[in-house]
Amino acid sequence: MNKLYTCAWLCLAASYVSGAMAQAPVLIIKDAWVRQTPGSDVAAVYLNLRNTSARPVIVIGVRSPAASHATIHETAVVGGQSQMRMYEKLIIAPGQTTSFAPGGLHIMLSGLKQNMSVEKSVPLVLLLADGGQVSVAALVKPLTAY
Ligand SMILES: [Cu+2]
Repeated sequence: MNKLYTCAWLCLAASYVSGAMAQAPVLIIKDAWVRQTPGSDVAAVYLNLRNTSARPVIVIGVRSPAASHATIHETAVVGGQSQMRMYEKLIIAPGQTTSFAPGGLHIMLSGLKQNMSVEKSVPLVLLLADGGQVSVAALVKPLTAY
């Protein structure tokens, strides 16, 4: 009888743990890279963000120990001139993938503190409106990368 109770308790505990784990990764980050900018203390990070949850994911900020500031920007051509717009927050709809790519969305790092050698990686943390955080390492690629 005692053995049976122990088993039931363990099984409950196991299902609780797997339930919690299934909830964790709502935002999947792929293909994160940063373009090397020799002689400059700013650099742009590109990546793909996929919302795997059934609710909108709202990114409210970015932090990186490699830079004094990290902000979400979008490059747009306005009246023939290239301009950058800053995002206070970025909303990713359920099931949607948002691509940060050259000429469009990027994470702007400024006040770089780290040596940006090609093949090194730059750690980033995306801050979500619900208090969640998602970490990623962006691979440094040469200036010519696209
Ligand atoms: Cu920018």
